[in-house]
Amino acid sequence: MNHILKSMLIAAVLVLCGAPCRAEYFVKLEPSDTEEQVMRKAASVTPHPRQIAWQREEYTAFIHFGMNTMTNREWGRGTEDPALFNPGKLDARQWAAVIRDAGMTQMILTAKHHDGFCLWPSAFTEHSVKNSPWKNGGGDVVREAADAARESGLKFGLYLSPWDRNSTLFGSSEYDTYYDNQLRELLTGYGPVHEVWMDGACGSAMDPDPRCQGVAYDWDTIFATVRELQPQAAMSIYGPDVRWIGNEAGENPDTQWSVLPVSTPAGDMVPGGRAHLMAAAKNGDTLRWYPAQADTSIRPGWFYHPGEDYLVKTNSQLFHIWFNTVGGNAQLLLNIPPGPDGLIHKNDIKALKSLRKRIDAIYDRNFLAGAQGEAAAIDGDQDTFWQGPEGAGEISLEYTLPAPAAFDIAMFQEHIASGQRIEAFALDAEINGRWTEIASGTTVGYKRFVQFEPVTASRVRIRFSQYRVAPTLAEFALFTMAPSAEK
Ligand code: FUL
Repeated sequence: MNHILKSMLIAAVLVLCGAPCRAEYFVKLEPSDTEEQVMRKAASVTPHPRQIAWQREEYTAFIHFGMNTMTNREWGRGTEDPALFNPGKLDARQWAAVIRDAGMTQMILTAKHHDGFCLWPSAFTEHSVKNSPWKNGGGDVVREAADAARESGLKFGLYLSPWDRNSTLFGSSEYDTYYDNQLRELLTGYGPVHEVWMDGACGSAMDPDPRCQGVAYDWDTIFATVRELQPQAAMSIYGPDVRWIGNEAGENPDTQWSVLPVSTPAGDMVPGGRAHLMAAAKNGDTLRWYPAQADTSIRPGWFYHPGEDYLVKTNSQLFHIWFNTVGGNAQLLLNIPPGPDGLIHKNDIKALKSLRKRIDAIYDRNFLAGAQGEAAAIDGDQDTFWQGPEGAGEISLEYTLPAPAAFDIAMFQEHIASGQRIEAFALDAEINGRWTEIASGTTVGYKRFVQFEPVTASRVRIRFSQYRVAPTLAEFALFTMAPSAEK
């Protein structure tokens, strides 16, 4: 990922929030704003409904598949012969079943990676499946994947690399039309699309492309096309709806804000706290809702390489990533690359299944079910919520469990449709008649897990010690961590 395009994006984002554009999606700061005014403005920034729907997907799948799968490369050169593409056993239903059984809810396919080879028979290039031996040139991987996803109840998304090493038009203004034509093919021919993933990579020191120098994509047109044809689709990474977390390792910072100044570069690990927003106000910046997505691969590479069959991430690694991203106000986009035969390898399937077991074991029993206390925050309904009084200093919420229980994980969810407001919280348990702090944290956002030493208690108390205007809580749950199922 590189950052060549960030300044253009910032400009484009301001003109394109989708129609209708509600004021709360973009809130202007003024250099004269006091800290209280800045916090009030920050608390008023809310997500667009498509961003809420996107965030609720929580754990989704990337499928990196294409010419690189055949040539055992990460970045193809664009000169590969389509004759090399022949995934004999390709079965997108297997992909969809693996993804669904893993507990993921969406599949994003690399319709075109940087090498420019199209997994659908695009009318705008010869560099595609139509000139491959696969199904005698009559196949369409995008169609098979989109159909399989829908049949399995998964949402579907597409990756269309702006960088195209095959196209002779790349780097010229005609390329903008070429890209837009391809985007239109994908967004009109395959049913509903829920995410469009636009990568920022263009060459590297190890693998340069001179045409990347000063390359400028027509983001305004790209964004407008997506909004026109698939208004529910979230545009990610170089899009205005979802930002890159800043690394490809699934590492999520402990404090994760979704309300950020528009000048924040798409791939920066940003603080988003008071000092950051006050500095933004001094520059007259504008705030918007820009949630984080953590993309990482189950293997070292994004594409399948036979040499990595025994380097699939372990259960502990995957669990750590899942817990800290999904439970850290980020969405996890985990890549599972099918092999040259067109199937997901058994080692990846095994790893996904053992992660699923561990996730299910956590959610299996919520010790707060049936507890006494503010019901809206423990009713399992993310749309009902508790809201504290405004600016009342430390606020606490107390719950009495139906029976004493042993637990070591707490889950909190803010009502993000009302904004992101919690800046610092703590959890206390009544142990031997005394309130004892067992965990604390900073941001909550869509979902926050905290893990602590196991305690046995029947009364718990959440304290909100710092927040913007007034905290909200849509869900609060107590779970226990299952024993590690290390492979
Ligand atoms: C990067 C690309 O260069 C990789 O090949 C991969 O697609 C990853 C998700 O994004 O920037």
